[in-house]
Amino acid sequence: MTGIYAQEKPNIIFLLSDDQTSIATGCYGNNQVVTPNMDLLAQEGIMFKNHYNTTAICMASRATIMTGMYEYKTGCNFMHGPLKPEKFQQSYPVILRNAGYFTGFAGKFGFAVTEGQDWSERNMSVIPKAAFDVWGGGPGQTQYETAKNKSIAHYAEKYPHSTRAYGAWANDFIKEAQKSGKPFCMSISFKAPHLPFTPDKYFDYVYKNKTYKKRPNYGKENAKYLSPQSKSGRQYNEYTFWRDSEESYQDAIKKYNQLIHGVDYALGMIRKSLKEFGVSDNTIIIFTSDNGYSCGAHSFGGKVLPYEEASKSPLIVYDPRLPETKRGKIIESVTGNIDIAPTIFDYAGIKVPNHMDGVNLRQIAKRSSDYKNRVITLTNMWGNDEIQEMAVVTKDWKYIYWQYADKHMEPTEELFNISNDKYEMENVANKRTHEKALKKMRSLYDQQYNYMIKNMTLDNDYEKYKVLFDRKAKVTDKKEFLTGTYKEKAKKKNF
Ligand SMILES: [Ca+2]
Repeated sequence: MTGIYAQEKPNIIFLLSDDQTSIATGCYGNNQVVTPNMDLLAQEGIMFKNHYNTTAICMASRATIMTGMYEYKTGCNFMHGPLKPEKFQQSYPVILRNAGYFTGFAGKFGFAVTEGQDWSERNMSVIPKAAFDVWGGGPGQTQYETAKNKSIAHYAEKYPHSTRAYGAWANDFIKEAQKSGKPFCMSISFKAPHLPFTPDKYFDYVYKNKTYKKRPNYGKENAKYLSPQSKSGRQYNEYTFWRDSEESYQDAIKKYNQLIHGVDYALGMIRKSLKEFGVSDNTIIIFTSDNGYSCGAHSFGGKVLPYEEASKSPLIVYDPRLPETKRGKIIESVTGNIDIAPTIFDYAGIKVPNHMDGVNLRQIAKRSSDYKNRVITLTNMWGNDEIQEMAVVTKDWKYIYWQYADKHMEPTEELFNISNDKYEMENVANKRTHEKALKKMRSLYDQQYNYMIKNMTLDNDYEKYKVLFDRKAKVTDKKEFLTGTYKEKAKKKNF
């Protein structure tokens, strides 16, 4: 590294879309979508092919991203509770600001930070706006209509859809950051492509008259061999627009892809601003999403599940200081949303604290052979009892332990050879030919389970997972920890 930047800390941009599955991105092998800026970022940076959200739902994933810890340590999701302020003090935005960075946040913050009992993330009083130098964020889900978001409403005339408004906000933020004379850390959490699918009309031309082919695992036929637990929640029983008719599928997938195209365009706006301000040579860009999206795979809608479409998102890391020969790499080792904060710490020259569960991605890219057997834990600790599960995933295998049992269903194991069966078309857990792999994955599961029970938070009702996720626990042991089945919860409408 030469020149004036050798002495300077790089600027860091963290971009997060909401509910973008990796396969909805051109560079991840989809030639039906138009994402030129994401594809270029991957070409010029490093693409992590097997990136999982260790907890595939908004609030939990966002708390994990900022703190580098698994959900069973953050203690934060819609059903369990907020992030404690002392944990937020260890998050990347706070630590970087303390280390001299000029920080900004725009978009959907998505989780509450409070000690209190009144913690809905829809309430601005529990969103840590004051932790940032510049604020363009909002509570709850935020709105697609720019004018309806207080902190960015002044962009509404030129950019009526919030996705492009965030691109404009970024430009103003970089200008402010330059005035501060400090390196900056800018985080933008787009609303897109989250429901309600309301794309920017400005991009109507992009997919005009386009008909999309479905993935091979689309539809109910491809759900027959899956566990009854996986089909017990709203992911299978609601979101019927993915399967009601050919027209409703085409309409949904087009809007979804068009929303992602908007995020792609905003990424282009941001890169253009970096060039204009002369900081493109010293600004890291990390792009990912908080969870995947099923889009009708195995007849599922929504996210939450540990299957590929719902749990995987794109992850691209761009470092302009990398030599040409190191660019455009595709990393196969598994990575997780736990890795984002350690990566940002590493780029900022801050020691990664021991309590973080992730690994910095620069190290994974540099020494990928050391991480080829890496194991990541996926959990769902939200929703109806039946759908809550724990899984372990490596580059080649995924093992899911569906813990729930009642008089209609037994605990179920699923084992997928994901490197050969990327659509998860065959559960081989009960195949004698795969006994060895099953044994290995069960032992990895037990290791991860043991780590979890030693490290889990005592707050917010997580201790019950010591029993629920224990492969050896009896059905009768679990009874006292159950909070309601899909039918019971849907009846009470407490989803
Ligand atoms: Ca989400």
